[in-house]
Amino acid sequence: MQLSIVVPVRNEEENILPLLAEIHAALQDREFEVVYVDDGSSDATAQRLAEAMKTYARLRVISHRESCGQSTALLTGVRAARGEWIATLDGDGQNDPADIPKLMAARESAPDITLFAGYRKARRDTWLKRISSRIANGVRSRLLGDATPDTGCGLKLFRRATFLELPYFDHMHRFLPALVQRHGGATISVPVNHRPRTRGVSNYGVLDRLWVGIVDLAGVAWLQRRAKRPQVSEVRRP
Ligand SMILES: Nc1nc2c(ncn2[C@@H]2O[C@H](COP(=O)(O)OP(=O)(O)O)[C@@H](O)[C@H]2O)c(=O)[nH]1
Ligand SMILES: [Mg+2]
Repeated sequence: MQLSIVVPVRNEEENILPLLAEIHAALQDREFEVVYVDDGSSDATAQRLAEAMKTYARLRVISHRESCGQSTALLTGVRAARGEWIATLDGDGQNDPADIPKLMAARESAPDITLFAGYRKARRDTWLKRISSRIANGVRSRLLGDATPDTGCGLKLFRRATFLELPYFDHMHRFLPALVQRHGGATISVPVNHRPRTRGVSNYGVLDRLWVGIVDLAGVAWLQRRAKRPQVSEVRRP
């Protein structure tokens, strides 16, 4: 299979069915599967997903008994996925599934790229979230030199095999371009649509993200310093 759409969700009961309908409308009869990872939701997310499985034959649902966070849910989904390429989306409907074909088209014209990162040029969030995100993205891109204006965008397209070789840690999903580059892969940003959240509530606050962000940034900078990229060749049998 060429493409798996991986959607990590926690407590997104109202967004499951509308987003699935949009994903299917956007991809129509391309070959794909959708893998939802229910990260220990305590609302009716699991029931909505069970209902949806009756309608959507391409939908697979994996669940964590307890919530482990978005990065871990993403890893669970990528491990379970069967596609060579993974497209990820936030489960709250803020990313537009119609951008997935756009990322696929970018991939067709840039075959050497390993990761395409969505770039929310016009973010539809509260001013506090927009400003804190702009500062965090500025500090991160300067410190890590990853040439990526927006790493927090849930919409990305990347090679499954590469992702599985990256160092895993909680919150790593916000550092994917730097981690892919460290691994030797090339990444680019693609402007994508962003929409206001119309259903459900945000799982993240500004301060909690700030503190883990500082620790993670130091961790990723350390990983970069410790990177080695050998040029490997196999010796021919004489
Ligand atoms: N698996 C998992 N997903 C989460 C968690 N927190 C947020 N998400 C998902 O991450 C996406 C973005 O989260 P959201 O709360 O909308 O953050 P915001 O858009 O930055 O306000 C949504 O799809 C959420 O369902 C979590 O603890 N576990
Ligand atoms: Mg959101």
